[in-house]
Amino acid sequence: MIQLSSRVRHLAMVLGAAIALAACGDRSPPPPAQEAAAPAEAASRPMLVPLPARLEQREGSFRFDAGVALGAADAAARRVAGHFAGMVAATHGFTPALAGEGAQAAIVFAIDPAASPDAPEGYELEVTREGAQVRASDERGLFYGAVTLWQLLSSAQGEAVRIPALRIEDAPRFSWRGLMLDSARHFQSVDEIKQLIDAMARHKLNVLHWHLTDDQGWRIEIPKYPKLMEVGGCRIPAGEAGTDPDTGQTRPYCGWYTQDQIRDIVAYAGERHIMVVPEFDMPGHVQAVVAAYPEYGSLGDTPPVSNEWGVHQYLFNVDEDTFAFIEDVLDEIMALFPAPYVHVGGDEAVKDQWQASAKVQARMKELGIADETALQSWFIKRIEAYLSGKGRRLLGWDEILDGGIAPNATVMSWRGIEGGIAAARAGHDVVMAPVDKLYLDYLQTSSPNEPPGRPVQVTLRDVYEFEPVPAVLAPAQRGHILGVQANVWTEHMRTFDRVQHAVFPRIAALAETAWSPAEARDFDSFLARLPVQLRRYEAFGIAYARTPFEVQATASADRAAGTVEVALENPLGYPIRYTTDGSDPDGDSPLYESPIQAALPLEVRAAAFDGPRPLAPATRHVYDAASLLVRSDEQLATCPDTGRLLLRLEDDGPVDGERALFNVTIFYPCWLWPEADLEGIAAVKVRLGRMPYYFQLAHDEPHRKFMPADTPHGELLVQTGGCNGPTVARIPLPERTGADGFVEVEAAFPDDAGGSTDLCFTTTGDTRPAMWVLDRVALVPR
Ligand code: TNX
Repeated sequence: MIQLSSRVRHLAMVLGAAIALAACGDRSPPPPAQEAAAPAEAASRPMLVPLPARLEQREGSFRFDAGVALGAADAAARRVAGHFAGMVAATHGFTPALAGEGAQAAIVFAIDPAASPDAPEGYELEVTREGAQVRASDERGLFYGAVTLWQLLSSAQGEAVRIPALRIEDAPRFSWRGLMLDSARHFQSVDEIKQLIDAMARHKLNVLHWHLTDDQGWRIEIPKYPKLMEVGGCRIPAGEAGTDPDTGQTRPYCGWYTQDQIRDIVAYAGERHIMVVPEFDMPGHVQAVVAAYPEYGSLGDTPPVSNEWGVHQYLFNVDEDTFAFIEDVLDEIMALFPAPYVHVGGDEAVKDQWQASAKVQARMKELGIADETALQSWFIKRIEAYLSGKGRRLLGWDEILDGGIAPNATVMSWRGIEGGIAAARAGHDVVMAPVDKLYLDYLQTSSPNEPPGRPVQVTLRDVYEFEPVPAVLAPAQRGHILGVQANVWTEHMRTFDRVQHAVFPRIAALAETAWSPAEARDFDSFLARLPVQLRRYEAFGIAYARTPFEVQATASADRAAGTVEVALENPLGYPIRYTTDGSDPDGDSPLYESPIQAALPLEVRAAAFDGPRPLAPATRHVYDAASLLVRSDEQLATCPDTGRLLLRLEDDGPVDGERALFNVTIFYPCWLWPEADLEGIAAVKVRLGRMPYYFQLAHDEPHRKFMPADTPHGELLVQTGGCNGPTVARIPLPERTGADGFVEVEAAFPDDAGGSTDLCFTTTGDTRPAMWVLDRVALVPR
């Protein structure tokens, strides 16, 4: 807590400095006395994300309002002016018009070969008292200059704004500023993808890596192979969600993008200077293809399109017919996607099927290939030669290094940065996308309001502070780091709202990591600019994550004394205001400085603030005799030895509407209430839900710890003194839950159980295809 308050102070200083700058940045003659107080007349402080390479503030300011006209002399400049007008319309409520023939334009966009810096995607922007000029030697740079100018104008709210006179010279640090969207596990509509593209462009990102094929679905229309869509494009979701409750019929999840839709998306992205790089994942992650065309699989069997997550077994075989199929598909892909890169995956291809296939083994011998790793290398090299022959470059996940990398391959380093380092040292280009820093399916806070995903956190700060160029690389190798990319894997993102929650605001941190000079990056300065960026998101209706801006509470209570101490925290360190009278806090509520000590009952409502404005809805924390006896799964700890894989999963029903969420370690379902106070407690009530066990664990399968069960549907095991302590109860669980999706069971404690103890809850048995998951525990007083 001490740490927190010093962090808050620091942030307050940064914000204070921001305000001070805004007040003295404008040295133009003071406005008439009665207007002096009007905030619209003070020049706003530039709130730019990403930070530009160079910004020099000047004297004076420029007033922008609906009367301002745009000048654009040629077609490229007019296109940029059009994008600019569209952005202004969203944030200011009016659309600036192009100046008429011969008329004066206050804002001018111009392609100018003499613009500085003369760097790809670079631009210069000058604001004077009279207006603004954006110049760049190419249209991409001009576009980014327009984004910066729009951000200057939207640094303050209101239809009329004053921006400081200044000069910016800007160009990106990296040429690859990417976001990967997984449209295989769950897909998004064309309009949703366009919204994402628009938002990427406003963050100066320039690569959309589109993950279109996987075990759970094939999403590209390939007319020559119709079963890819008809079979490979559909799966039956696991559990209840896969059946229509009214008819009892299966309810498939189907979809693919037609070639027209793909062309539309590629063109739309192109107009916003975003390259779309398609991914056709191989030789693994192909179960959907094998479901459609079993002849291209390794074992000849016909699997369903997978409705599970994790690492699957299905691999392409290495017959000539299979390569002919792959090349046909690649031809179609190259015709649809003009990008110089084609991503061919290469990840997580466990080799069991190749080992088990006599045909694959025979072919390996024939080719004189020593083992399956070398076979994958041979496979990828062969595809690389094909793509190179068509003038394209192969891009693959870092597993393409295993067994020897193809000569011209570019590596996307995901299992950390080591693959990227090895590739750069070997003279290959690299995009850094490490799982622990840039995977957006990992949750960003520990809030109970996080959606399903992976609770190991990738915070806003993790994304911001990721340094793409490893210090261990020799200067001559550093140029191989093309840039960075964040990946949105969508196993747990059934809706576009969830995609947006994952992407925003972490995309803003990514943008600054990818664009701004390394030495300019400063997380506190970023946090000071972020609230303005959130308002821009709001203007565009973006469902950004509120969780990083929420306040979380931790309480320690003394039930006997009837008191509680509550510590509040905002994960980003924004100042917190709170109330204890049941009202929502506002800008005048007390500022949180140290833990709140009070007698029970207590209700705390708290929010983090940007000045007088709450950054997210207030969170409500109630402490009374009943609530102190209850813990939800989110509030419980994980048990020792449960393995790494904690997931936050949603129930499989109801098909539409709210579903319950459960935090569960899927290798060993076990939950811990450390130091539970059992004084005066007679029993514990436990509520459990049941979900499909829909994971393929491949070589991790042996690590799955099935506690032996005595009864057919498993039991709930309750132990005191931790998970090796004495068993308090072993309660058989029923075949199915009640209509509400839950069961509640109760375990009595022995009379002498009083005092503090670690309560351990485990569900036993290999109950696949379903599993029991804990939802909530409540202690029952004597
Ligand atoms: C690993 S990253 C994968 C994906 C999963 C992701 C989930 C990579 C190349 N493979 O198939 O969706 O983990 O975080």
